[in-house]
Amino acid sequence: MKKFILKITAAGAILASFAYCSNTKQITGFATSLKDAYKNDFLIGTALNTQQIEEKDLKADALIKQQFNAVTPENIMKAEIIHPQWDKYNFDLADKIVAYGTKNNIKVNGHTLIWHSQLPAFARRIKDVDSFKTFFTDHINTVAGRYSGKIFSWDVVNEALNEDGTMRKSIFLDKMGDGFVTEAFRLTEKASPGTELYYNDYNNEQPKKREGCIALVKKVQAAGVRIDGVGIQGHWHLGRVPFKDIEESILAYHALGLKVMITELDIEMLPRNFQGADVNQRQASNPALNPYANGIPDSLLQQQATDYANLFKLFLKHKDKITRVTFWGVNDGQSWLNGWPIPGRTNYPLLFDRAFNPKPAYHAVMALKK
Ligand code: 9MR
Repeated sequence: MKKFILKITAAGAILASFAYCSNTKQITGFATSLKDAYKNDFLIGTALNTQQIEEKDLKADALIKQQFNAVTPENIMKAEIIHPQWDKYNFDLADKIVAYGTKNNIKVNGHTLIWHSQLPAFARRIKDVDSFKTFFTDHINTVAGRYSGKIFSWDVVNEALNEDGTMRKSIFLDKMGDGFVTEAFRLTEKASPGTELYYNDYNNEQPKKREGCIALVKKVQAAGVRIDGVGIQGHWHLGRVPFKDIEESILAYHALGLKVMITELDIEMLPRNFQGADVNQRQASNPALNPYANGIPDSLLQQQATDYANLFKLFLKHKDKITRVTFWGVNDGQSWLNGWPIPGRTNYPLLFDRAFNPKPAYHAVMALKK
């Protein structure tokens, strides 16, 4: 009898393990991708570069479709590319990402309508206030209008604040005063009524910048203009993720009636001497600042996994307030952090390595849902 039971058990185990291999999800109930694991919590997004939008990067393409249900174009909807001259627009790639989203059932977040950086040269040269306002209005009406009903959301205004919470000195502030933010939301709502509208910034989880961000949102709301959410970009550093500030900010933005998103998440592994993502800040090249050019110690990947796991625990705790978590890039080799603030470094900020394999951080984030 004992022998018989043993035989049955062994056969069952073989069958079960076969079924496990052929369809992990059905047998165990465990998800096999980020988007499935977090499907009841929030969207999981990634930023796409041109190669990926054009489906020319085949390995990336397979991974994007498997893992993510939201995308943000990393560069191609920025004014310098989509609106290079006064009366010339370049919609080619933006149309492609919209089609890509529709075809693959992936939500597209437009990035970004109003940003002081990556402005076309003609716009930077405009001297006269009325002409500048015409550029501003035409840009929003044309770009937001074209994708009305076709994209899910817009980062309407990006990075309008200084670190101390005051308004950044930009051409927009200079020509239009601080009302430009409200005006941008008002125009976008009109041009694209069904689209969610967000304010997006880095370091806006830090107390002073957060206060500035709250004041900016309240100003838009007081004008009776719709704003649906705030994006906290989430360019953070290994071992220095500001968990308390992040949680306080999620609560503070939610208290304004807004959705909260983490919009450009990465955890940087290399040293630098300042925090944030101001693309105008640079640091001199120095081999000591590129210590892992030939590979990164496993201990650091484990530390990164712990940081990511703690972040996602926090996001899950506030899943009623968070609607999307987007990584700024698909794999480590494709991250902007290999080229900034020091060019030519080897960084490791994301969940997938250069060969598109999941890193310890990926497994740690997935393990939270088992
Ligand atoms: O990742 C983008 C990089 O490819 C561009 O060179 C850079 C130029 O400004 O912009 C990067 O994306 C930024 C995003 O649009 C806004 N927040 C900061 C991001 C990183 O700089």
